[in-house]
Amino acid sequence: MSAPFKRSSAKHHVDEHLEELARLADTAGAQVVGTLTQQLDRPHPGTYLGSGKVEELKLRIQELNATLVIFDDELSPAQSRNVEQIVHTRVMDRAELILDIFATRARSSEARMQVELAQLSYMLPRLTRMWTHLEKMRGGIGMRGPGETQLETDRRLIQHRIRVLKERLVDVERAREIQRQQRQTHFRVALVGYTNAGKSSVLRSLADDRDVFVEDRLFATLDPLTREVDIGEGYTALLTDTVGFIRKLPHHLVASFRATLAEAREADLLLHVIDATHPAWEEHRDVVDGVLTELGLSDRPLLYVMNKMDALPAENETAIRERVANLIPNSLFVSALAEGGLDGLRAALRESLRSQRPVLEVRIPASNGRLIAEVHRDGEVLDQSTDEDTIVLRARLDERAIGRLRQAGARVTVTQSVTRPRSVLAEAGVPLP
Ligand SMILES: Nc1nc2c(ncn2[C@@H]2O[C@H](COP(=O)(O)OP(=O)(O)OP(=O)(O)O)[C@@H](O)[C@H]2O)c(=O)[nH]1
Ligand SMILES: [Mg+2]
Repeated sequence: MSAPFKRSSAKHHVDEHLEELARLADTAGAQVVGTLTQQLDRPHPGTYLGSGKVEELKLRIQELNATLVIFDDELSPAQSRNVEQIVHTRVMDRAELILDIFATRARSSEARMQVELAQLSYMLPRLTRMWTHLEKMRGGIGMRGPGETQLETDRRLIQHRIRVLKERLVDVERAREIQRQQRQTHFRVALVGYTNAGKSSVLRSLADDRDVFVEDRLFATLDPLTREVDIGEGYTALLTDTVGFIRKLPHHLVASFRATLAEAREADLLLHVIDATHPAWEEHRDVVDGVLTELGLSDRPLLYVMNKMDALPAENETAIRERVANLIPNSLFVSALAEGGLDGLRAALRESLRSQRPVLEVRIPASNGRLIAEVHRDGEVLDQSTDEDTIVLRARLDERAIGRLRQAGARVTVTQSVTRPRSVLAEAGVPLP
């Protein structure tokens, strides 16, 4: 069931949106037997749809023997209850369906906690509204019946559980934070994008790891997964796969997946993977950019990666390349499945690594062991030599580390050459290859 507003852009995408809803339903284990749409000026406060449409819906349900109605739009608790009462069938909205999918797909304890938190947060205001509704029906202030008491108790239990989950998730985030600090020396890249765009496939191919889970279903990945990948010319990067986004992602989910998405927040570079074969790829891109903004990630360095180029019909390719060149220049065209389809991505990663982490010469008094250790911890040390009482390190460092070192009194200068000068290595007594 989809009911876009007449003046919205959504009305041009009704078919795509319903198709996506059908895929979501399929992922949740439901079988779609029919669809219904209505263009609305504004939703009916009581039933969302107009009354004629609700009757039509009721008839269709009887004809098709449907047991569930899924709305692509968000219904208020009262609206879903009213429609349910008229059509005598369970009514669900899109947010509930997505939460349901996440609940069945969550495997790790972290993902399960995040989903439970989102579900409870979704339920809580609905309980409250139900409670007010009951009160109105009985028409009385100060008429505390058993129903209210029960709801109050439920609400308190849920609030307590929400607090517990939030605390546990803070612990998880702390543990991850420590892990991330240990990884600071690496160039870190996070894959983000619309669900099913091929993020996991990119990781699977770059890491050459068959164990990375890939599936032609929505929300195949819920937990972040990090692999060290070889990006050529002796460089490596830590690549993290993350949960996919979708249109109208329930904001409770976005909020509770913050810990998971912290990987993306800490990354040196975001790769926004887009399924170039999808007719609605431009809308997908907007949705993902919107969620990234919501998460406070819009200022991170980002590269758009048009994926599945192997599957694009030849006659569409020129048009897409032109459109992308105009809309988002500097984007990459890749294929996670085709032989050599990620070579361009590897090269782009190397270039980004070189520009974000220049090779520097750091001079530190030999007596300052703590600072020397810091360079080893925060940067990738290429070589180290001694100049009288000074230790000279050549290392790849990011801006944050450079700032810290300068403040602590180290002399930091950029060395132009990217390759290791052989003479320095020889002086430092390092055997030449
Ligand atoms: N033809 C083609 N198919 C691809 C390519 N990359 C991914 N796919 C397919 O697209 C589907 C989704 O791939 P995934 O890697 O699971 O997508 P994802 O972005 O990780 O999806 P979620 O984890 O669900 O958000 C799978 O059936 C892949 O085989 C590609 O470059 N070309
Ligand atoms: Mg995935």
